Amino acid sequence: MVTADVTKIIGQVADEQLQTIANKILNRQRISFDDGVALFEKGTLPFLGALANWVREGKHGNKTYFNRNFHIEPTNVCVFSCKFCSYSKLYAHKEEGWELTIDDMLNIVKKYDGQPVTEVHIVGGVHPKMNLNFFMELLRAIKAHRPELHLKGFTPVELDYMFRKAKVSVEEGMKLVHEAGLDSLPGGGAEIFHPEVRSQICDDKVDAEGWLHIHKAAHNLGMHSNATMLYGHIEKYWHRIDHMDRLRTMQDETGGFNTFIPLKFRNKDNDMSNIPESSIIEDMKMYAVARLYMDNFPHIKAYWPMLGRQNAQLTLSFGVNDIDGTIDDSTKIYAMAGSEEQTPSMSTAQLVTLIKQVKRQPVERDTLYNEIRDYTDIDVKEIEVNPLLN
Ligand code: V47
Ligand code: SF4
Repeated sequence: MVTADVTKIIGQVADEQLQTIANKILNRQRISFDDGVALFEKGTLPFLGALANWVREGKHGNKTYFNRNFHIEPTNVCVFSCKFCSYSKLYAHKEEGWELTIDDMLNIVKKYDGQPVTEVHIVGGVHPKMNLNFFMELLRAIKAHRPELHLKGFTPVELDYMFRKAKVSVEEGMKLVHEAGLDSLPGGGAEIFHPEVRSQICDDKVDAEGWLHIHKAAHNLGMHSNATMLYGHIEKYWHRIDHMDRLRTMQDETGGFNTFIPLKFRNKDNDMSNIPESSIIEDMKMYAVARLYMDNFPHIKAYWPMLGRQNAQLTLSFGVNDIDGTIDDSTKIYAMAGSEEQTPSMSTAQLVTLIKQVKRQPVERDTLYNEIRDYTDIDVKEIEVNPLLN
């Protein structure tokens, strides 16, 4: 969208505060905490969409990134009891859950031998018997089998528990897992940082300071990471801005975050099932404000298994430039929380089609956003029959 078109849309907005915020954005100035809250409270969808899309296209043009990845969930047994979690089994009921051995997980990796996946995403519950040594052995085993595979794994919730049990500092622990083969950190476990909300939804796991400390230690080792925010439950708009503000501040310092991923709260089968899910309009506003507030985050990602495929397509007009990957997974975390995606997996042809349908340019990336292939001029039929492309 060209600046003149955005200016026209903004010109139709009567509110003076919104006009001032829009002018800041068009002049590439940072918006403040209060500006962020005002965008949520007063911004209409066309206004937020036009601005977020202008920022998105200024950074990435029409490009929409995806990667070819798969997930491993070592266990769903967890010592914690987050109220929004539909997936974990408390350790006391561990016979109802699953626990994979290192061989089981290596066998999952081996299933992809010869296939052009670039990343494995490893996240699960916090099982008291799966300790630092266990996970270091897992990382070494995967790297020995397929050294070029990027290992993105473990949230600060898992790492904090592992490090404390092993009696190592965050800095020592991060060095150990990095040396064992961990390449980057996913964004999970962040939820809502502010203690007013965190104490009500996930009181017993790592707090905001602990989460940020672990990501900072990773960045200091030269690793990259993502950050998430679980939105659309009991939090107020200012809690969302507070969350994004803490991340924006740390990003100014380290520059180590790649992607911000707002995660829509799904309400099936958890202790927060009485809370209605956010509307699609609220979802699109969330993505747009994220793009406008997180000015130092290169990428905003919509995680399609959580949102559904069509809503993920819509986000591409509201500031999003990444829709994660093929995922190929028996991931239960979202299916169990009420997502329409029961066994999330999309072929490359399906992902490319999804992106092309909304007139964007599909580009396969690796975890660190190095471009692997631009699919703009590759016919979907060709992708379907070529195992290297699909
Ligand atoms: O931290 C749990 C969320 C997260 C529910 O970094 C729920 O590339 C909605 O962080 N409704 C883990 N969300 C997943 C995660 C992630 C996913 C994909 C990509 C990346 C990345 C990271 O899942 C948890 C929590 O916020 N979650 N329960 C629920 N009922
Ligand atoms: Fe455990 Fe993670 Fe579920 Fe919380 S969200 S109970 S830490 S698996």
